[in-house]
Amino acid sequence: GRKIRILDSTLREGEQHPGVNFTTKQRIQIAWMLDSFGVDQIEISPVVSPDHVEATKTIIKQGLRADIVAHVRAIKSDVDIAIGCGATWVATYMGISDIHLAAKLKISREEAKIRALEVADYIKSHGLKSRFTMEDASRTEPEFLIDMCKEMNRRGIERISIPDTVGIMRPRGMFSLVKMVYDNIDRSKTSLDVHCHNDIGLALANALAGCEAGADQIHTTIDGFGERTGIPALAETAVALSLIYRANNDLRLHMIKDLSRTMSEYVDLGIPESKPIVGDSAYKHKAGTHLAAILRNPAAYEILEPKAVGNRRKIVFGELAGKNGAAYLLSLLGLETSKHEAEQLAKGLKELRMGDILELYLDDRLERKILNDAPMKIG
Ligand code: HCA
Ligand code: CU
Repeated sequence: GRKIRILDSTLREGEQHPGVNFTTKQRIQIAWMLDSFGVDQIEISPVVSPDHVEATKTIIKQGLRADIVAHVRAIKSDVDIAIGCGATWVATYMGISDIHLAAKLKISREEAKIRALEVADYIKSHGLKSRFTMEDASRTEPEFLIDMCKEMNRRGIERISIPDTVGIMRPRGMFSLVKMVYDNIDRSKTSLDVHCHNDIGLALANALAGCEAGADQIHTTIDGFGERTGIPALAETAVALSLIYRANNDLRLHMIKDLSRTMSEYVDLGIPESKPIVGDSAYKHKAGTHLAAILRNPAAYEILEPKAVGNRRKIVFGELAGKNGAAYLLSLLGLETSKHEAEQLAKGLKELRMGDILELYLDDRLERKILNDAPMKIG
């Protein structure tokens, strides 16, 4: 399929999540990892603190393959900070919905437009590539949004970001919003980003819908961390793009779990065990019918080999194990099993009422053993 790019904002949006604060060294390490994973752009905000200026400068100097995008407010002095860091890509944002204009800048739409365009021209006059973010686009008066996008497009701004800043959209709405912008600009000059918040759990679905409508870049963070409940997780986005859209075959998917692990080492938040792709339970199988099928062919309940994303397959034994699970458990102990014995054990596991009693990795070696071995015949 068509290439859909990834901008990772772990170093900007990610740091806006409560509890996420990196050291400069950690920021540099994350940038290297994201780059070798294969994201197209890495976003960082230099204006936050002197440390961030330092990190931005250093990361830009690494000469990574990904573009380093300095994210700042649509204010000339902020742009100057980005330029001072050596940025060649600058993203500026401005809240352009009426509620944002009133609550933050306290200016009219007309004034906002003048300011935004001045800043856009300022960036262009420095010969830089840029993105303009129509913050709160999903709640902006459509005519004003289109007007702003057309003006930016006319100025040759390389990218426009259409964020669902408050996470209020559904996929169909996001599709229409992006399509409306897409149909109103000269696409040879400007491409579109989607940045969707996860307030009701629709972030990735909305972002993908935006791409179906013409956007070609999704914003992510490692494990989805961001303001409030965050934005799409890099892991889920990367897998969706490779597996469903077949759009990004150059990503090093096997690094995904490592990125997530690194993040959990740097911040004290842990990886939720039920997290798709990277969570401890993402490849853990429990119910008897599932175990029976998994032991024959894991694809019965897995869309992707856990190895492919650096995760591992596990099975859980307990009340739900059933006779197939029980037979497997007995075979691990080296016991020849009859159907009757397996059933007895399955019954026993239920009567114990202990919930899950044992968890095992089911990796390559065990897999092979199982495929040629006894438990299969039972049941
Ligand atoms: C913010 C705004 C932003 C910007 C998104 C973008 C949003 O948190 O300051 O630049 O594409 O959600 O609107 O993250
Ligand atoms: Cu955001």
